Amino acid sequence: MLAGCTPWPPEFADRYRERGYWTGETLGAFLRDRAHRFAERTALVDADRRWSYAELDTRADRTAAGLARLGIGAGDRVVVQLPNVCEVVEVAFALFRLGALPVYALPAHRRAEISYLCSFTDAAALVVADTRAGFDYRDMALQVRAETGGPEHVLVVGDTGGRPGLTPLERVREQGGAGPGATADPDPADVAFLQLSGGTTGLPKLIPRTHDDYLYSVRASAEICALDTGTVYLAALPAVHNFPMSSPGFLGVFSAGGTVVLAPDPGPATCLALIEEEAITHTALVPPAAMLWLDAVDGGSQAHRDLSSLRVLQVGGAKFAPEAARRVRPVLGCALQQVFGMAEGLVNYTRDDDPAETVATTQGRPASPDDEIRVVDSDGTDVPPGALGELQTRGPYTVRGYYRAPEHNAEAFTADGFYRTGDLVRTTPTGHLVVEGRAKDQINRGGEKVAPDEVEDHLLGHPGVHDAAVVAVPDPFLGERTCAYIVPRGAGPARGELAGFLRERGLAAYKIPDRVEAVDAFPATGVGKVSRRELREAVRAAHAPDAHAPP
Ligand code: OOB
Repeated sequence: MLAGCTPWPPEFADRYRERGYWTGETLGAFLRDRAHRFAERTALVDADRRWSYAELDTRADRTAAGLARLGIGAGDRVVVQLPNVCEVVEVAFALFRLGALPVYALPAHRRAEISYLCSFTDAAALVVADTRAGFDYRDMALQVRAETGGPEHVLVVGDTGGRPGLTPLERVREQGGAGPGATADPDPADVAFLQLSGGTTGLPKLIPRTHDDYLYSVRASAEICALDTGTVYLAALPAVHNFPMSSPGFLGVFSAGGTVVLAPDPGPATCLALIEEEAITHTALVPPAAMLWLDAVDGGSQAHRDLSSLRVLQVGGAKFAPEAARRVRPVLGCALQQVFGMAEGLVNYTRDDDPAETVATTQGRPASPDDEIRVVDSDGTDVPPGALGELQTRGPYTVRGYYRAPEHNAEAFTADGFYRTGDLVRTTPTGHLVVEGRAKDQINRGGEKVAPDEVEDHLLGHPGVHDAAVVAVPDPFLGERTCAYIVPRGAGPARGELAGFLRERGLAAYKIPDRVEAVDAFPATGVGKVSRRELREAVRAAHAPDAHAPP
């Protein structure tokens, strides 16, 4: 296995193979198989482009051959930051076929996050779009390279704008000629790509997912969701996130021979028009987007849309309020499926034969019969059935450790290999999970995860900030928003100034505090070293008593 990763113990790996979960197929071979079976069917739609399975397969081969000519090969890491365009899928499969590892960044990430990912993974290449929503990724990529001294190759989907040092992906593909020849034969038990975790302490951790484990979660998810060749899935969320990628996401749709339509943004105006035009059957959203869709259709600007093709709306990434959940069928005319997943592995789904109240009030049950679930108290002891506790899990598609993070792994995983999710849940008698809160130090801003101390570290870089604690404050729309409590030096900066400062440092917009409150001092935390974690908890208790706090 890739250095810096934790393999499953052999007895678990053997069991997962015996039970047919790990089949020894690679992601590259998976697409090849689908290209044979579904050759001329439409795999991908992005604006006016429609790629068949055969075309996607050929493009992936040619791009793989072109990347190999650049010297990119097995084990190399390649940071991929692309919006929802066909190339995000093409590049991923090209890399899988080379045994090179995509490191998935979100389109919202900026210089700070991308520099970190490139240096932490010693990336050989960075793949970006040209411009999107008024942001120039090419300039950012060049700044990243200037700052970090790497990566050697910066590939651009679209126009390089004549900037030296950038290579158009188009040219890489052309130089790949007719394709195959370049493809390696990666070990299916080895890491296929690195997925970003939401992060709790400091910088985001990277999650190594193997061909075997990931394809199992894809197949299991596609089966639970009953996808088939008639499925037309709208990828409304950024395609590189685990939810739209594998739960069942675009890979699940490919597994079944359906069609994936890429949406440029998850907003109701864009997506509801696409549902009508492309006869979408399935889609996935985070709760705030789902609420915007409900309001847009329920007497709003999109009330005229014909949504009769839509069969299932999946909602996950953050808790979906039962009141909103109950509106889905009457307003959108489709079924709701709640999805509670994590990039580390475990995914829970409500099932289509669950009673309506179970679908409205629970976050589903595990995808695999071999997902092991434990609900424990703060000592790690199992709580009685139905009581609140922290969810721990292990199973055939849940990783055993983060990439290059031995110290963090010692805390994030138990000695017997369970992942401590940091989610506070209770189980129902039917085995469904209800997410009630969180024990981990993370803010869930409508599905986007923010690690408080990553933001605090940036705030402390401002000369007017003596100390900072970032906490969640409840919000009816996003579930939670971020509030930065600062102890100013002198007059201290206003929010606008701090926001500008953080943007200047290259921090993604969703991590910029929504509110800034100046305080004279943080509550005393007792003697000894000042812990910002304790400070945060004290501030949270003092200023936001109804925020989600551990019991
Ligand atoms: C998904 O993955 P991540 O890695 O961005 O975030 C995982 C965390 C979970 O540990 C939990 O804290 C929260 O997001 N979460 C939910 C939830 N789904 C995720 N909290 C409450 N209710 C839900 N339905 O967010 C993700 C990955 C695959 C599928 C779906 C979501």
